[in-house]
Amino acid sequence: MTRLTLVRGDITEQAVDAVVNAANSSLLGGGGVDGAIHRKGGPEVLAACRALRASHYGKGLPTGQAVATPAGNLPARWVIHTVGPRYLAEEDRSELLASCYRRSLEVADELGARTVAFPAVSTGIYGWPLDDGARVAVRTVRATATAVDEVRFVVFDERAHRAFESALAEAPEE
Ligand code: AR6
Repeated sequence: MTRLTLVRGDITEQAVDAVVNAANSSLLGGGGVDGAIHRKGGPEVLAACRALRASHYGKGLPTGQAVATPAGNLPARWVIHTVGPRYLAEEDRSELLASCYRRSLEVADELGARTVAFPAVSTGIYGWPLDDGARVAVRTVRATATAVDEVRFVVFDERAHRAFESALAEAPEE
C-alpha cells in the first residue's frame, strides 16, 4: 500500500529518493519549482538534462511524460522531470495532467525509488486551478499500482495545503 502524505514546505528540501520537477519540454530550467530545483541541484542536474536533449529527447520531453536525472546537490537521489499541461479553459487536458503523475511513478519504480515527493504540477505558472489540480493528483496516485511506499505532496502555501487536504479527504473511488 502506498501512503499519501502532505507537507507544507519547499520541494528542494525533501530528503526522499526522488523529487518530481514541474519542468517544461526543454528540460533546461525555468521558474517556480523548476528554477528552485536547478538552482539547488546545480550543474549535475543541468548537464544530465542537456545529455537527454542531445540523445533521446532532441525535440524535448513531451507533455505528460517523465524522465529521471541524478539530483546533484539536492538531498534526494533523483529528480524525475515531468511536463505538465498548461491549463486551457476551453479544452479538458486533465488526462495529460494525470499522465504526469502516472508516468512519474512508473519512472520511480524503474529507479527503485520508495519515497517520492511531488509538487502540485501545473498549478503555478501553467495556471491549473488548485482544487482541480489537487484532485487529479490524488485520484491518479491512488489509482496507480506502484512499489513506492510514500508519495509526499509538497505544497508551498496554505491555499494549496487546503486543496490537497480536501482531495485526500474524498473517499477513494472504487
Ligand atoms: N516547493 C514546493 N512547491 C513550490 C515551489 C517549491 N520550491 N515553488 C513553487 N511551488 P510551478 P507549473 C508551487 O510554476 O505550473 C516553470 O517555468 C507553486 O505554488 O513551479 O507546472 C517550468 O519551467 C505551484 O502550486 O509549475 C515550466 O515552464 C506548484 O508548485 C512551468 O514553470 C507548481 O508551480 C511549469 O509550471
